[in-house]
Amino acid sequence: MSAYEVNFDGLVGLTHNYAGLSFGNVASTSNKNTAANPKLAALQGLEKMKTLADMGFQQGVIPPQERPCIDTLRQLGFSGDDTNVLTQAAKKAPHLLTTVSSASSMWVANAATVSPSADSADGKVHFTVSNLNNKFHRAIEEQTTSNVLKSIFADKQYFSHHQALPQQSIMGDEGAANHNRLCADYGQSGVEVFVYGKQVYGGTVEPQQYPARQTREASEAIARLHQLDQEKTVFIQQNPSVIDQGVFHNDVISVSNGNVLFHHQEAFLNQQSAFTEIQQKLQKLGSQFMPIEVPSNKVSVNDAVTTYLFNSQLLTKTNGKMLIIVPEESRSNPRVWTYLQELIQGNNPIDEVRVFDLRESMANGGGPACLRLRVVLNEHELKATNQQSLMNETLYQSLQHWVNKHYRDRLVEADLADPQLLLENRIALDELTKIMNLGSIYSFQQV
Ligand code: SUG
Repeated sequence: MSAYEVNFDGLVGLTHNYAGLSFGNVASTSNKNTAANPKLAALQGLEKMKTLADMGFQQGVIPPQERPCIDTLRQLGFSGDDTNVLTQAAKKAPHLLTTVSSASSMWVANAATVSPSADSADGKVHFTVSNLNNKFHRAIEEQTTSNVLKSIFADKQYFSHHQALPQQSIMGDEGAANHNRLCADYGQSGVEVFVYGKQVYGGTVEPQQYPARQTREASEAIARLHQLDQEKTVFIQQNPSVIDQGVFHNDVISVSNGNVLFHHQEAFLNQQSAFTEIQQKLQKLGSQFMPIEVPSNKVSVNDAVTTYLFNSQLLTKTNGKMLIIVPEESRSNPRVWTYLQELIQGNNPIDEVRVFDLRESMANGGGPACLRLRVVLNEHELKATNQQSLMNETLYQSLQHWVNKHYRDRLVEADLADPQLLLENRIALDELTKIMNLGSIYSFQQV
């Protein structure tokens, strides 16, 4: 049966701002306190979704979360009505208010890890919500993410949902951003590659300066939950030295599609032996591994971090060739742009590059690949998916109108204390659940 890789993109939320919350993510810390434009950010994201849908790629949408997160502030002891909770938090703990106000759920590559039905023993599509416990502002995403995924992929006959792993650093899990899948065809069994930053028990090397957000222990737990075959699963450690240079997720240094792994020369520890294992396992499935390695003397790790060359999307076109989607920053860097020209003219499956302006998201360290969660679905599974979460002309028009109606075009930290902003969020999100037929996924809708 034919299957599709459906890219579900996170819609940027109404409180998109630059708070410098992510130590180890260079863009996040260096843009702290810059004024943000949530409306532009959301429209830039929508433009990418619509363009790819128009090109014939299957494209879905994941809604934003309610922010500021009043539930978390209540959990931290602020009380009274919602306006009082907000005002007290702004006065007594402004840093906490900032933390619970991030629109970071837009980076849905961190929302969950997904395994296609072709890989799991029970023949279902498996989702494990990420606990994101390395950063407080992200650890509070899990409950709503779970509600959203269960609403979009509701049919229990096809979809199996797992709750986030325990909120402990030993089980640090950042989802699909540290997960690649290699296969001959989306609908056939593939090799799932889990990339971790450190191994808590028995690990030897880890980064010294910046945190390793994903542990091997978490990756192994997910492989068990998803009922994956050990013979088709590989665990690789990311090179600790690139984490120390700002590669906080593996999707900042490598990306896969089909049998291709587009990666930097310094991406992984023990790269050669890891690739041999992938090659052997893929060969047993009748496919040949095709690594495309970018050498450090052409593109440095720093170039990769500042341009997000590897935070690209590789998409298979109907003619079998691949298109690479890169952010505008990759075009502005002469070394990276020259490399990309060589790449598309070279002897490999990638023959076209397309550039998107995602500057608002990029300034927080979120490129094209961070904004999307790949879900491989066969025809039955695609039919069983909430159809109103799939991008088409009607949904695009509705969402564009919705953004223009509800979003502000400038947001700074001081605005987060404005009770009106919370109200604007709730009115907009309530309307969005109707546009996308999501049901009551937000806690403010459940009281
Ligand atoms: O977790 N930035 C996100 C960026 C996530 C990118 N995702 C992937 N690589 N898949 C993070 O570091 C910044 C928020 C702020 O500083 O305001 C932030 O959360």
